[in-house]
Amino acid sequence: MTSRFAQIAPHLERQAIELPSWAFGNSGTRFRVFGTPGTPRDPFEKIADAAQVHAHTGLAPSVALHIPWDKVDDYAALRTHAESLGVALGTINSNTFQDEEYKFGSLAASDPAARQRAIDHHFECIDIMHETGSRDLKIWLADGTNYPGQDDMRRRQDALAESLATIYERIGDDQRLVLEYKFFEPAFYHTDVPDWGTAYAQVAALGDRAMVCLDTGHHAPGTNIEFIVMQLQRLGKLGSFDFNSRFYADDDLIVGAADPFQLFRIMVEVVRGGGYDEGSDVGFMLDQCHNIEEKIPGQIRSVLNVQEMTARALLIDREALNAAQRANDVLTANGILMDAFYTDVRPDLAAWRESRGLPADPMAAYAASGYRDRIVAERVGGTQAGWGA
Ligand code: LRH
Ligand code: MN
Repeated sequence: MTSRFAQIAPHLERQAIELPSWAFGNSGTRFRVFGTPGTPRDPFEKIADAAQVHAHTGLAPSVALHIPWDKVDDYAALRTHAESLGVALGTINSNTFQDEEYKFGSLAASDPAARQRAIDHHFECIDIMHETGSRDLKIWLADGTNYPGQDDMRRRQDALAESLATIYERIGDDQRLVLEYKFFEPAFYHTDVPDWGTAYAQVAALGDRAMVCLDTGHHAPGTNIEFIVMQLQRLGKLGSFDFNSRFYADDDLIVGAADPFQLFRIMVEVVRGGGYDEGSDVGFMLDQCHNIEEKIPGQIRSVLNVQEMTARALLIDREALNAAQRANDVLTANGILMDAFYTDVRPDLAAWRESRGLPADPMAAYAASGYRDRIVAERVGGTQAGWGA
């Protein structure tokens, strides 16, 4: 292990990346949702698959649920099942984007009946959080319009603020409301929570336990996402990440696959802003869809990508960088950051994993485990899980 890596290795111990239950189900586009042999049929099987990622990487100790996709009769039993497999139940994601009643919106809808239905759904999610022991209620809204003039954006913003305040009153002292923004889709003219500024304005009006979720696939092309990371941390409102990557729109591809350098730059700002410090309450979650690739290996690859870029970000010689920045020594400063980015940490990470009783190559270890063949053989019949859209 190189000496530089040995200096940062202790900081890698605390890395925890939450997995989305829905990444283990089938997903796709409006053109097609393809099935995969061995796909889970229920939340218990999704969690079993998520536990495989943690078993092989040590990086994914919790699983986020999406309601109603992960609705069960007994959440305490689901929690016990998860804990028996070495993982915890994490963020509860609400869903007000599939019911007929939400055609023209949910929490921001002009129709009070649609708003009340959505508020009641969030109350149900909060009740579930008490059973699962979850900290975060994550709210992403499809709410918006498709044509100019279709609705009054100001009235919708005020309606949204009122709805969020009603929900915020109900969350527990050890719980948080995390509002996720997205610049478009499924709405194509305006989205009621389109950007970090709107999300910040809405959560700042609520209180200390209301935070912003930054999904890396939810920005207009060319957006400097790490600047937003810096600003939200500076404002004390960066609650969590939904990690994925994209070439064009909200592609939900494997994080770091489309733009590893962007993931590195994001982790540089996270580390610089204290978001990766011991005791930081910034949540790191994947939010991805493995439409054609194998899902469990896809999740393993994803958490390894985040780990690799975190290690590179931790390698930056901060003292030298600060000195070069203060001296306006442009090329030296940029060079110091690029040096860290170009440092291949993979051999050191492999040795470090082995030193902790983990497989040096988790992808190979999972492939050799026989788990895939077992679930393909066992999971016959029933309905493969999906978005139910
Ligand atoms: C919306 C989103 C949101 C989830 C959904 C699965 O695009 O990013 O975080 O609810 O994906
Ligand atoms: Mn998301």
